Amino acid sequence: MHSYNEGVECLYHSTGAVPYLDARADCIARGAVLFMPKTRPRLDVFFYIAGVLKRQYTWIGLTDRAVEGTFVWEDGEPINGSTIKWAVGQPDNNLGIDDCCGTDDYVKYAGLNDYDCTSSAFYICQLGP
Ligand SMILES: [Ca+2]
Ligand SMILES: [Ca+2]
Repeated sequence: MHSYNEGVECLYHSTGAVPYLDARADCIARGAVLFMPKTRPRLDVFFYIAGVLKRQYTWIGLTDRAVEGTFVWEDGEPINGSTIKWAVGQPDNNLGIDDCCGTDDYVKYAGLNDYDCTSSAFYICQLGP
């Protein structure tokens, strides 16, 4: 288990890779939610963590599962276009099934990518605001 303190918030990084809904359920079981890095500094923390742990695919609490092309955080808040950072060419809704977001290749470019929700990735839960 890896834990990080960011202000009063505690972040938990999973030790295993699972599909998005399993990651979401595990965070809830921990009394937490999937990490929602809504600001650029928080997003940069996320990219930093993924890079340090050398984990290319890491889920965060961001999807367009409800309405295709409309990305919202797990708490229902829409993304802010000026603070979000997508990887080059993303989101692309690849094969029409990319709905769940995680980090893309942390070496080439720190940015988010939409993936097939059933693919397995590590994930980060946040406890606190
Ligand atoms: Ca999509
Ligand atoms: Ca994609």
